[in-house]
Amino acid sequence: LSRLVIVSNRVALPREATARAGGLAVALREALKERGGLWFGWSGDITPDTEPAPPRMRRSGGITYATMDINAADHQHFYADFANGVLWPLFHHQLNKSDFHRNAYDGYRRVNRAFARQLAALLQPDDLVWVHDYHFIPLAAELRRLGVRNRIGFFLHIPFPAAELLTTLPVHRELASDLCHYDLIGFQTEDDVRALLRYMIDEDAGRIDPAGYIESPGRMTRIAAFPIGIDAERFSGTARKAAEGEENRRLRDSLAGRALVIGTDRLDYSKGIVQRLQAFRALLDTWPEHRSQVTLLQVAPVSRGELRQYRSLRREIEALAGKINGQFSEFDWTPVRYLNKALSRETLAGFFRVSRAALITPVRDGMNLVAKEFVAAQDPEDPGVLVLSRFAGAARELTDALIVNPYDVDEMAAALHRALAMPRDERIARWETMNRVVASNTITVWHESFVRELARPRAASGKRIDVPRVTGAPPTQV
Ligand code: GDG
Repeated sequence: LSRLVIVSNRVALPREATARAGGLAVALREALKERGGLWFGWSGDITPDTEPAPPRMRRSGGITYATMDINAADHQHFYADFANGVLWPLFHHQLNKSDFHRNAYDGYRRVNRAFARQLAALLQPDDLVWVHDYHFIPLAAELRRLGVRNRIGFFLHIPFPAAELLTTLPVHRELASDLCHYDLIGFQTEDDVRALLRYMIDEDAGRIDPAGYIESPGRMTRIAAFPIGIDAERFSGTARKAAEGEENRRLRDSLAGRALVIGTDRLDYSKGIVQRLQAFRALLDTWPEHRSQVTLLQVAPVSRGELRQYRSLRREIEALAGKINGQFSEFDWTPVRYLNKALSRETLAGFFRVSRAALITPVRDGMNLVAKEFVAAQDPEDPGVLVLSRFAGAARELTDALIVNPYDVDEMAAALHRALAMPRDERIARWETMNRVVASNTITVWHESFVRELARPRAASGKRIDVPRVTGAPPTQV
């Protein structure tokens, strides 16, 4: 077996106990253990050095961890300004939040180049390299420039944008040509696959092979969907146990028989938390019978708090939650419980299990693992209802959720009203269908199928066709 090399922005170091690491970190560690592997990425530390130093190496549990420090200016340009200030909003279709500056982009490329140089020195000829997410789109191109010929795969955890939006990015052509240096590009859904293919066709950026390849000089890049999953069995077990625990008992006591609706998201504008609170207010306005009967618990640990847009979102949500509570609270009932801290995975799993409904309403999301975790956590005899945005990748698989448009506050309120009144038979029937998907398309299936595809010798490509362009010639850029 070839060794597996994983590259991601943050590396879950061995000192981060398994219980604290998220499901993805645990799964990637498993994948690395199986083949013996290397995990390469940012250490999380800022260095005063201006020249990039070689990575810090450590070995634990059969895995080698190699982590790089970044200096403050590079971190600002690469991570804050470009990856999270330009690519994240643009790929989530928030064009007005995407703020392009040439020096941010230069920093993004500089860090990718520096990481490639250090990584190239660690690679063995038949290593499989698996690069994760939007921070590292140019990494394969930079590695190729250094003569690396290994098979390199890329998985995008967030959605791929519509061509009309991607082309607003002044450097879209460079990033598209960077993608063509990978052997395999994995997306969360078929929608993302189509978005990239359509971009390639419209912009004349590569020939499309009917078998799902993009042909560029010297390379065939395979494009496919690998919807990410969770360790459903483990999460379900955790939830069952936690529901009997002390924190769940305290939660239930505090609810005094009222129904609980839960929302759990990093505090991020892509998650639609503002619209969700508006929907909850609309529920209380339109159906007063829910007043004093339903509580919304919104867990929203602060994320990327150093970015201006995240700070202003936080203020907006605080103001709205405060307003709703001011308007509707009784001396013995608060409609919205809003938490800015992370709960432990166990506590969260137990809370999912006792919730009557989950409101998972991102305005756009690659997959959304919380949706799958909520399903896995339910009691099969008395499951809660999932209200899910059509714009989460998960909606493609969890079609028996109550699917809503997060831009339609009244529709979300009506779906929640329906969820709270839904008869047990219907809840069970919907849950069983969703749980079958969650329990079979696990995170192990996800990483195994990606790595298998990456390791597969290139398929003899079928007869190539030129897909006719959808629009006319691409506008020429000056
Ligand atoms: C990106 C893509 C894609 C959340 N709050 C707490 C907590 N969490 C955990 C959840 C879940 C994870 O964090 C969040 O994963 P999501 O998938 O929901 O969202 P992103 O962080 O935006 O992830 C996304 C994902 O990558 C994987 O490919 O699905 O679309 O945006 O596991 O449970 N965990 C704990 N306390 C919290 O308060 N312990």
